[in-house]
Amino acid sequence: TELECNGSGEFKLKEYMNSKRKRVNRALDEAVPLKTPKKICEAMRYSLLGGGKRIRPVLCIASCELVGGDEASAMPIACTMEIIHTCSLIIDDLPCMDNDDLRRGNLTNHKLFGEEVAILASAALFCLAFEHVVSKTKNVPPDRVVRVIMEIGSAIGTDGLVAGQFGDLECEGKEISLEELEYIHVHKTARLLEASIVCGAIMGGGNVSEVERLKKYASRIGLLFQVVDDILDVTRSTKELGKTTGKDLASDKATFPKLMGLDNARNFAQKLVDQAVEELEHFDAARAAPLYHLAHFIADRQN
Ligand code: GRG
Repeated sequence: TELECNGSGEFKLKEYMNSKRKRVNRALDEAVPLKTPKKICEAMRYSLLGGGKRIRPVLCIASCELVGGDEASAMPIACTMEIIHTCSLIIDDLPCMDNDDLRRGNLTNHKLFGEEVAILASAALFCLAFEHVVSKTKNVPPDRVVRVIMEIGSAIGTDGLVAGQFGDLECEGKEISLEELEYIHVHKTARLLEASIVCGAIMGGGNVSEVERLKKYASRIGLLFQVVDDILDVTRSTKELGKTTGKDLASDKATFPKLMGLDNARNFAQKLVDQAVEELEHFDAARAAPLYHLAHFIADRQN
């Protein structure tokens, strides 16, 4: 299609992502200086700067650029999204939640710093996320900043991450329907990805219909992200003979492949990519190339 080849030749997603990631990482490093209380700042920096694909920040910036904004306008919000993502991961790993020892191949925050520090570091990151938006957008029209803060808030609370996480906890060990599984993932995963894209478009000065289209794109790739994650869990554990990830077809954990079968889950993923990129057809093809390729990156990713 026109989007695949954007006129100036092949779009290089890897280079695009690497260059965005590099600047996001620099901005995140500056956002959390090592001050007092030193232990808390160390714990905040440990989880924030210890790897991660930075998919939310990249989506935020790409969306801002798509509607005509620049990277610098999106950067504060891009950082805020990653800060919130990090604070949710610290909570998710705690013994009272998923009780994980490892995250991104490293010790989880509470394993390294202790539960008390991990909880405080997560709370501090949460506050920082909002401070960061306000302090770094001094020259932005205030109505944009207010809309962005609303979007972020609603993506996290009882309409967002918290609802998804709670649904997940409540369903543990129970048989759930496809609708319930979709509810969990829409809230746990899709809402923050969606907010990243919507906020990028708001910061870039996108109009109502552009923001609406990007929101639709975002909700599709948000769900896609999780469907692919579930598919990878199955294919990975099938490949690594004898090893299971705990989420494979035989385990109790509800996943899309388990509830609808692997082939149907793959078809569902394809449908979601198609629906997502359909929304991009209303934009300039060259400008939409990053989001087009990011959708395919999420669909085709191997980790
Ligand atoms: C933040 C107030 C507040 C509450 C959080 C614990 C909780 C409530 C929500 C948990 C949400 C959660 C852990 C969702 C999973 C999201 C997800 C898909 C994580 C993996 O994302 P990637 O693949 O990870 O982008 P990397 O490591 O690349 O950053």
